[in-house]
This record gives sequence, structure tokens and C-alpha cells, in this order.
Amino acid sequence: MSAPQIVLHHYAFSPYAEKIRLALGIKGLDWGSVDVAMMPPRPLLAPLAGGYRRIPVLQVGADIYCDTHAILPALERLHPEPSLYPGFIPALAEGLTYGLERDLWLAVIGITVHFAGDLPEAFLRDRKDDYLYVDISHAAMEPDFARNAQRVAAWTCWLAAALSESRPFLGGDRPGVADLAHYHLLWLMRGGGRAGAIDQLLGLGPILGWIERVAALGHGRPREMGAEAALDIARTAEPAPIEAVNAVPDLIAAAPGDAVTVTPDDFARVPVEGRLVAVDEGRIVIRRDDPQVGTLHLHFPRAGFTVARG
Ligand SMILES: N[C@@H](CCC(=O)N[C@@H](CS)C(=O)NCC(=O)O)C(=O)O
Repeated sequence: MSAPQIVLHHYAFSPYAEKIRLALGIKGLDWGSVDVAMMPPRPLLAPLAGGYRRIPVLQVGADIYCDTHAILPALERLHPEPSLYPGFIPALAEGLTYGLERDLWLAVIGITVHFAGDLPEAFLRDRKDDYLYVDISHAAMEPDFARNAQRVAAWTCWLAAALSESRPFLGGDRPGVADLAHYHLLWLMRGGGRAGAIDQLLGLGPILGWIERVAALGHGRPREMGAEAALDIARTAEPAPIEAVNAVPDLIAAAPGDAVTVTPDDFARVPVEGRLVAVDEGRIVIRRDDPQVGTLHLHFPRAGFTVARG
């Protein structure tokens, strides 16, 4: 059996990974599934992701896509049908869902913790020191619970108003990114036996049918794969050709070939070092020459990342 072309580095409990697993389901794709730890160290992902520490990461040969807002457009470019953006201009769907996730992520975690109670101490410490920079223990989140619930319920009211019998998905009669970005936040809150409590808190009764429809999209055809095999794929592949360009020189003062760092501007702000390959309207691409796996292209979305001269 030949190695699958698409490899997802993820862990089962990750909601952002669930967003991508469902996108792979919409497209009905075969993919390699590499299980990573829920927190660093992740020594076999590090050569590919160059220090980027969030999950999921999608690998296609020697092209590495960091952040779901880089992964989804990449899947769409590689496998255009069925589209992940029915009823939407793709850039608009990415922009809106980026805003949704930014606005709600900590509130969603607060609601989850309210019902789930404390996670292990080492996990809480990792999230506080190296990911969210916020203490997500039950005691620390609880004072904000009522505010978080109001905030998330306001979004779910919009969601319920947008869906109807004649509009089974947010883009019309086919599922897409707008559905997935709302769903994965609900998926985290409702997991672990919390569905009843969350449905009541957020008034999700009218959209339970939509929740079932999105869950039923499935994950395509994953095949478990070892991290070493993923490294072998990167080692033997070349990055896909891409035009070297900086389309926004007034914003990013670096030319293709320059040493740069790319850093998330919200959580897990670890700079990734490389040479600029391209910046265009939606993406940042840098080249890394890794001693273990050779030349890689790392792709990031423009939104949520800053580029600096290295
Ligand atoms: N904006 C990112 C957010 C990804 C994210 O925050 N993922 C979580 C897991 S769901 C994470 O990385 N948590 C810390 C970790 O796993 O190291 C995206 O769209 O990919």
C-alpha cells in the first residue's frame, strides 16, 4: 500500500483537529493519522513544524501547514471538490470563522472547565506557561463562568437563527467551513458526557439536528501512521513549487530569501525561523532546512501571525 499523501499530526481530544478531521470527511479523503502527545515534548513533530507548537499540523510531502486557516485553503487547493466553502466566498468564510474562534476560544474553555472540573496539574501548567498564558484551572475560570456563558450563547443564538429546515447547513444545502468552525467549539464543550448540560445552558435544542448532521460527516478514511514514517515522507519529498513573492512589502519588510521569523500573535507565541518564500493575500510561506528531514516549506495564514526579519 502506498503512503497516503495527506498526513495529519493531531490528538483525539483536540477540537481544532476535529475541525480538520471533519473537513477531510467532507472531501472523503484518505489520510495518514499521526498521533501526537497532548503537550510537548513532541520530538518527532519538531523537525517538521520547526517550533510551531499548536495542533493540528497538516503535512503534504515536504509542505507543512500550520493552523487550520492555512490547512483548509490548502485542502481546497489540492482537492477542490466537494468545496469546503459552499455558499461563501472562501476568504470571507475564513475571515468570519477566524473572528469567531478568536472571540470565543477562552470562553469555550471556561464553560468546558466549569462542567469538566480540573484537568491534570501538568496539563494546566503547560497551558498557562506555554500556550494560553491564562490559568484555566476550575478555580481561576469560575468567576467568569456567567459572562462566558452569555458570550457563547449569543453566538449560538445567531447560529440557530441562521439554520432552518430549508437551510440545513450555514452555506445552504451543503456543509462547509462555517459549520465546522462553530461545530468544533460545541464539540469541545459537549464532549465527555457534557452534552445534556451544554445543550440546556446554551439552548441548543433547535439545532441538535444540525449537530447530528455535522457529526455524521465523519473523518474520511484515516490510516494510522507512525511519526517516523511521516518524517520519511518529508525527507524524500520536495516542497511543491510556489512563486517567490512579497505582495505586501509595505507591511512586511522582507524579500524572498531573507531570514525571517513567523510568530503567532495570540497563543503559543513561539517564533519559527526560516527564509521567506512568499507572502500573498492569504498566506505566509517560509523555507526551513532541517538537518533531519531536509528542505521544507512551512505555510501559515496571514491572519494571526507576524513576520519579522530574522
Ligand atoms: N488558530 C489555531 C488554533 C489551534 C489550537 O489552539 N489548537 C490547540 C488544540 S485544539 C492547541 O494547539 N493546544 C495546545 C497544544 O496542543 O499544544 C488553528 O486554527 O489551528
